Amino acid sequence: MITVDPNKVCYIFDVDGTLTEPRLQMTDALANEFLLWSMQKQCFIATGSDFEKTKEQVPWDIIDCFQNVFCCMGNEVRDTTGRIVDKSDFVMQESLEEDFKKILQNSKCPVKTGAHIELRTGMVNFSTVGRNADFEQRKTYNLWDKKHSERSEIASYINEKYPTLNASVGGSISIDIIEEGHDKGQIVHYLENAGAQRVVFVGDRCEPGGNDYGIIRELQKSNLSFEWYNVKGPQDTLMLLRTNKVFDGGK
Ligand code: M1P
Repeated sequence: MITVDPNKVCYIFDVDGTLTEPRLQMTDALANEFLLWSMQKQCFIATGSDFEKTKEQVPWDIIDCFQNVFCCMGNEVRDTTGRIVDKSDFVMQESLEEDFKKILQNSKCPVKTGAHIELRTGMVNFSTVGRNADFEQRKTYNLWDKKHSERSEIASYINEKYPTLNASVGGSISIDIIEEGHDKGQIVHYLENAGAQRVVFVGDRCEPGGNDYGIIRELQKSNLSFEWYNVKGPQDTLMLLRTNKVFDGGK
């Protein structure tokens, strides 16, 4: 059950690439700024990641500033104490698992580290370099992927072959796969149904195909008044909080 004060703006923040660098901890500078900025405000987290990873990256006193944490693309909803208040399931089709294995075998990515398929609440995350990749291996893969577009090709392949699924590129080494309609767009519905009137979203992958796009798409379809900011990283978010300046993107 989500409670919203309709007289207050609902501020929604993505995590990886927005509040933190992908899979890294929030900087003290941004954490301190956020603590002050968020006082008396109504804030929500919208991440593709699970709650365990979110807790590793965002300190508890900052998580405490958020009314709800929407994890796993909005498929797992937590209240401010971390309790799950709603969730949806994802059933992994056998053929999808087989496809992952084939893609992995054929991938020419520089290194494979294990933990390539991660089943989460309401979704699965797939990475050819693997979730065991350290910071350097993540960076190397990300640069390689920018050149070879591996992730967007895998996402397109899955989207074409499985019309009921939706694969999107988020973070720096993986893709998120959900049942159609179970992307971050569902967060807009949660807030709208709870009576929200105005929403401000800050994310780093707001373009079609990016894992924040669902929020933009549903905001545009809704009757809500809204603004959104596509940041290039947590440094942009810090500047946004300090200056309220619009970065690339916007309504
Ligand atoms: O929140 C953005 C993404 O963060 C991680 O991405 P990666 O490990 O590729 O950097 C993942 O948790 C991913 O699911 C999530 O969408």
